[in-house]
Amino acid sequence: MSSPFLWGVASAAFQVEGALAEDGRGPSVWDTFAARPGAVRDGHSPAVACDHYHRWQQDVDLLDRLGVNAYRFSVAWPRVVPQGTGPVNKAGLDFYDRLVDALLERGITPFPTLFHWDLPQALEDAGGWSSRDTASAFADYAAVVADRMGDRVPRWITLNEPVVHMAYGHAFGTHAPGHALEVPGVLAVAHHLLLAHGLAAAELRSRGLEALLTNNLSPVRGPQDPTGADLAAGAAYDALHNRLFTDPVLLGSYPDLSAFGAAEVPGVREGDLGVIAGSADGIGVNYYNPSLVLAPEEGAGLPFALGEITGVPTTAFGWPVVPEGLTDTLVGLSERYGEALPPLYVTENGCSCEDTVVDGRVADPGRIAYLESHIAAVDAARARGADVRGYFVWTLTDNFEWAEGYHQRFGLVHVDHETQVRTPKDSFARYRDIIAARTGAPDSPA
Ligand code: GBH
Repeated sequence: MSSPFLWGVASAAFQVEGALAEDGRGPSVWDTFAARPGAVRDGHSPAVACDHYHRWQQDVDLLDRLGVNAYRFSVAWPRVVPQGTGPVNKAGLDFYDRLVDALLERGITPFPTLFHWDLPQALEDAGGWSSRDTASAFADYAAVVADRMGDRVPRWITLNEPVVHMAYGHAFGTHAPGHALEVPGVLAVAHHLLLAHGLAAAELRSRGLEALLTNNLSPVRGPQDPTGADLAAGAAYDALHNRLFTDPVLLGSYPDLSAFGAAEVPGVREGDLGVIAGSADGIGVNYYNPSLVLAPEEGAGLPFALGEITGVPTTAFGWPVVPEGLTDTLVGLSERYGEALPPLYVTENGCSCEDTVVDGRVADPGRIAYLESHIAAVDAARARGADVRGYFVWTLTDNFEWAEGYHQRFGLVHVDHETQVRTPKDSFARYRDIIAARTGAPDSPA
């Protein structure tokens, strides 16, 4: 019997847990970055977030009510190995162990991610992702977690959206650790992230477990009448955003990055691509929107420019709503990688909406429309042959949205960040009904 399609929600440790200094957790780069004046909008603090570290049972109850059969959460590396390497913090592992058991008791498949951007600060101080040693430290941490929970959790995501962590964290400086590296330094970061994935995948697989990589993918749109320069810009953006963290894993080679002035990726040693190639038992796709890519101005630093997609609705974050982009992404992966492509999971999809409170109800029609259209887009991709095995809404509870603090609300559940009161929104009921209708029926696209 094939396993059922996974209907889930996704979250990340730093965005929900709070309790940053409790039970032996060490500081992470996001603790440090968020404390910098101006780093997070209005100085919002991640110290409490959704207080999930204390209220996790309530959140598991919400998952149960929602009727999901899978939950994607992340394990905080600095809870498990507070200094990044060296002593393991048993209390940190205990927290996730209890969560896993509580999920399993309710028939919910735990779908953990090992790294959702919260690098232990001690590793950052030793060079962070610019240092090759961080990759082996990650593999050691992965082994520790797998030894503790691998008996109950068969499938693991190594990294969340390495391209976003690389670009926002190490080039734009708008996410932790807040660096402004240029090519080629930023490509060394990419290589060490890929090496970390490959080494961790080997640890997981040697224990009989599956290793997946989750990428943020954004299909390229061009202007109505593209010039050759627009097409070249689109190809450059595609190589950097969509293929840098996929080609090496699925094809065993880096995409052509010559448009970025990089003849080669720095830090690649003999044997590295062998570690990285073929190291994914599944690809997680986080999809939010396509990108309009244009030729850059003369003398611009990058070989592309990003334009604004017009004529479609936008989310509260200002992101364009283009559900067909999700179909294009899933089908495009199947076409590009063919036999080399393992099963796909949509590991994040969702939107930030303005919620309106009506008689104690939280109405979010924008989110309902977003989810319905994107679930239909997944169906369309499956009907066209894409092997999609699951769909996860970002996210369960309104949470700490990185540099936006608590301003953007992506949850199916409203959180009052003063009182921590959780109120399921209308979209919660809608998603619950979709799941109920679809899990009762045979597993095929509608
Ligand atoms: C994910 O990142 C993260 O994994 C998650 O932690 C986060 O909370 C969630 O998404 C929501 O942000 O300028 O209009 O073209 C998403 C990464 C990068 C996706 C910026 C959208 C640009 C939109 N995002 N991107 S636009």
